[in-house]
Amino acid sequence: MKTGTIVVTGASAGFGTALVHRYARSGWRVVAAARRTDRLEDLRAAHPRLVYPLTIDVTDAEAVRAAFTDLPADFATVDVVVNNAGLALGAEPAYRAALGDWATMIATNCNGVVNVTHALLPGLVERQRGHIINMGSVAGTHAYPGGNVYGATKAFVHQFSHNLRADLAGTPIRVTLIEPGTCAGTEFSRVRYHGDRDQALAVYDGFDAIVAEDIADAVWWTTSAPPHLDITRIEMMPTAQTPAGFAVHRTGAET
Ligand code: NDP
Ligand code: 8X3
Repeated sequence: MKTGTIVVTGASAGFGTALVHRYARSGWRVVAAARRTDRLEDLRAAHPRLVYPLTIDVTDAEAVRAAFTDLPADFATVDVVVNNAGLALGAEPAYRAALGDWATMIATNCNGVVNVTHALLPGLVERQRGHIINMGSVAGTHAYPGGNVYGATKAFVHQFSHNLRADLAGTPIRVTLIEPGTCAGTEFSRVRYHGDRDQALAVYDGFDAIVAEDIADAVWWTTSAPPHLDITRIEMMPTAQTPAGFAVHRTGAET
């Protein structure tokens, strides 16, 4: 698609903000959705007339439905939906994790994607035009200590994306799953470690992580592909990161 209207959830930070700038600079109308209105208003100020700030909590199904039913006319014909809002909370082993953190991850990363998709997908099918892009993670495929529920929510995003494609066969609607590895410069680790700056910074110590603009490049590539081509899944990691390494627990080692 050369231009159109794109919905970006999680627009107030990280990947979402990079996507808003990338698409608005190229003339797309962008519905920028998140909970922090002030950040969304900054985006509108940067791209007047092209950005519509939409304050929503994606976990609230009714609020999501109402918000997307009530978009202003200039933004109502949605072509692309990027389900990007999401978070990790905690990196403790499962037996020390907080149940509330697990519930919030499931509500945001699973229910949030479902709520937004359920609200917008019928319109795409009715208009016979559109593209759903879901933000998964390498954590949805590759296990790591402390990834427990976060990885499981991204496995949900993975399979939901592929099953959407199955249901959309015979329509021109495309579905793309993006599965990034460690990406620096966003709020992700600050949120994961409940605001602990040192723990968050340590995640990116000693190697070149990918950055939000790399994600924006990937998403841009998928929406620029010709209509007969659906980029179904992209896994992307820092060159320094690999999923290699089966773990063996040695007798006597600490748990
Ligand atoms: P950030 O923490 O920088 O941004 C997350 C965004 O999600 C914010 O805009 C936040 O906005 C929004 N958000 C969180 N909860 C809700 C909610 N309930 N309702 C609406 N919006 C919400 O993270 P990243 O940009 O790094 O990550 C974006 C996505 O990419 C996430 O799904 C993450 O899991 C995934 N990912 C990140 C990786 C990384 O290493 N950074 C790697 C792989 C995947 P607000 O608080 O204003 O609502
Ligand atoms: C987060 C990716 O590598 O930090 O989705 O677990 S990683």
